[in-house]
This record gives sequence, structure tokens and C-alpha cells, in this order.
Amino acid sequence: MNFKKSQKLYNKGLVNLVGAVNSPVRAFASVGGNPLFIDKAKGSKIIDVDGNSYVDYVLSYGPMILGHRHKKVQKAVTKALKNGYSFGASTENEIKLAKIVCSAFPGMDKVRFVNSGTEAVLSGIRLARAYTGKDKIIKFSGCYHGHQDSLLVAAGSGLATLSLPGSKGVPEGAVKNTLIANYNDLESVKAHFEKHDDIAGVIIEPVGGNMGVVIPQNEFLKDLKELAHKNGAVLIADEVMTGFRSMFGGAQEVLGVEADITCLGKVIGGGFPVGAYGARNEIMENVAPLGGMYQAGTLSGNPIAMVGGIATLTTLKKQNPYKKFDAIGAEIEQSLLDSAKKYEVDVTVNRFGSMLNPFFTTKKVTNFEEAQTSDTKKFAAFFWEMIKNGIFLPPSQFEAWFLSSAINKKDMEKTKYAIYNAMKVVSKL
Ligand code: HOZ
Repeated sequence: MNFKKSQKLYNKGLVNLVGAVNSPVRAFASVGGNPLFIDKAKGSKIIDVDGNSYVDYVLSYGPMILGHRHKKVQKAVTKALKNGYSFGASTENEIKLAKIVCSAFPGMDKVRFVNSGTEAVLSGIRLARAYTGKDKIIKFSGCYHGHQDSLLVAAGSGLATLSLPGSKGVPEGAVKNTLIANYNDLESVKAHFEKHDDIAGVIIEPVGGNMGVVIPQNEFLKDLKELAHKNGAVLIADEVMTGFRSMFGGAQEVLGVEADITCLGKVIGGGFPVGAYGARNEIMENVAPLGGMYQAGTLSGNPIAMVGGIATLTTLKKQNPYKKFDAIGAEIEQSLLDSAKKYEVDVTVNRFGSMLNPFFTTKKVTNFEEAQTSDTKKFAAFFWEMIKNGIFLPPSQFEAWFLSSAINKKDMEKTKYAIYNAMKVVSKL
């Protein structure tokens, strides 16, 4: 396996692109080496410019739940392109996608489409403030809610990968209303409510996906909602990763909790830029033009992206791959555990349906602090051996692996074989 063309493009890319990437998580900063450049992808596979083919567990960081270039999506989008790409005016497909989304989340009467998960969350936060008339927001350490100023503290994902505590360029004033609590620790949330009476909302990834996968314990989310409501605050679920992925109705469906405001991205557009935030009527009526909370976007509800979203979600609903995800996920999880046992490597595996990853630690991982006990050097060695064996993983200990419904038996055999090889390499460190 060689990466000559990727190397060449990387060097070329450095001239006019920052680090030759358009999102820092794509840099191979914490695993060493340089990013791969991709030529194309189809089904469960992604192929780099050197012609190396990998089973893809990055899946564009989540959106490609059906695998790449699913024929239904491709056909719908190709057809839509003939009618125009952007109008700055409403289309029927916005109504269709809104209906699909609202029917998936019982706590959602209305939805507003935006272009990304970041936009969805920053709007959801503004809405929580508009609705409650309060300013402060509680977020959890290790949860990443996009790159908006006010939530770029104690965030996971790229910041954790690059070992950055926060981002330069975020003024103190922008985060003065952000309070940090610990995931799975209700007391840390209570402490904030006891101290502050102007908390608008609590935002959480109902399943953490940006510090590696971290699962809410016991009744954490239910308790959180109750606590928020008792204090006149709302619960905001950042389901950018989990929406339509954990289940069609997101992690909320699996966990039996209905958030007040739900933020979506990734799968909702099936690889096209769609984000959304939604809530019950009483809350959404605060959004302009119905109410006084302003939020807008030239490309919001883009006609091509809407068609991509509709085709993806209708196919997904029909496929109903959640049982398959669970079976495949469990198989990969078991192979990680068995190989770790065989080669005497300390590993904790966290999995929630079609999101999983190993942590190279002796600890149970229930929060960011525990996630950070992982040996990232071991992860780096594991990552590269997986690449050499034709498996594409996110280049970070602190990102989730995603499953697509396109994964087949052969892919699974290849994946398990690679896991054993990679674990063997790790055991030698
Ligand atoms: N939430 C995604 C990974 N943690 C974002 C992908 C990106 O930042 O490029």
C-alpha cells in the first residue's frame, strides 16, 4: 500500500489551504502522518487517490448511513439538479422533509432547516434563550456542539484531538454565560442551578460522540430534563450525530426522553449540507417570522439538499437497519474485546447502536475525564495498522466510528481480521 499521490496532494494543498484540510478533524495530527486524499466512494467502501480501498467507518463523520452513493439518493438528486440549485424561495420538498423530521420526533411540531449541525445548535441555543428570557447555558465537558463561540469550551472532537483546552479568538464575553458540568454527573448540574437563577437551558449530546462514544448512565437524561424544568430551563438535545442514527427518532427514542429543543445534522441530509432545529409549537413560535428571534440563511432549505435528505430518510425508514446495526456493532465490539484479551491490551469499548469505539485504558469511560485516560499513542498505532489492512477509521481517539447499512459479510471479515492485526501491533508498544 502506498500513499504517494495523497502525499503529493497534501504538499500541494498546504499552499492555499490551512493544513491542506477544510476541517481540523481531517488532519492526522494525533495519529501522525498526513491526511489521505479521497478519490471516490461507493457503498461501504472509500477509495483514496492512490487506489487503496477501505471499508469506511468514518462515513463523512456520520451522514452516510446508507453507505456511499446509494442509488435512490443519487437518482433523486440527479433529477433535482435539472430544476435548479437554489431559489431563495420556498419549495414543496422543504415541507416534505419537515413532515418526515417532525413525525420522527414526537416533541417536534415545527422545524427550521439550516446548513450544518453548528448552525442548528447555535440557533437552538438562541431559541432556548428567546423562549425562557434567560441567558446562561449548561454544557457538558467533552460534548462538542459545533464551532460557535459560546460552546467552544471544554469541547471534545477536534479540540480534544489537538489537546487544545479551548479556541483562540473566542472572547471571554462570549463564554461568560456558559457553565460546564460533567457528563453522567447530575450533582454537577444541580450545583449550577443552585448558584444561578438565569439558566435558559441544558444542552447535551444524548449519547456523547465527540469524546469517543460515551453513554448516559441509568436515568441521567430523564433526571436532567426534570431538573431543568424544575428550574425553568429547557433541555436541548444535540442529536446531530445520533438523530436518525441511534434509531429513526434518534437517541431520544431509544432512551425514552423527549427534549424541548432538538438539533439535527449529518444523517438528515444524507451527505448534503442540512441541519435543523425543532421543538413544539409554543417554543418554535418565537422564531422569525412568527416571533422575535431572528435566524436566517441564503442556502437554508436548499432544494438539492432537501431532496438528498428526503431520499436518505425515506430509504432509511424502509430499510430499518437498526437491528442490523446492533448485530454488526456487537460483532465488532466483541472482536475488539477478544483481540485485546488475546494480546493483553487494556481496552474499554463503548457502543451505542451504530456508534462505537475502543478506548485504550483500564478505566470504564463514562465522562470526558475518563476518556482522556486513553493512551493515544496506542490508538495511533492501532489506527495505522487498520489503514494498512484496508479499514478507514477517524484519525482520533476522540471520535466515534460509524456503521453504514451497506456493510456486508466480507467487510466484517476484513474488519475483524484487521482488528486482530492492529491489536497485536498495539501489544508490542
Ligand atoms: N462532529 C464532527 C466530528 N466530531 C465534526 C466533523 C468536523 O468537525 O469536520
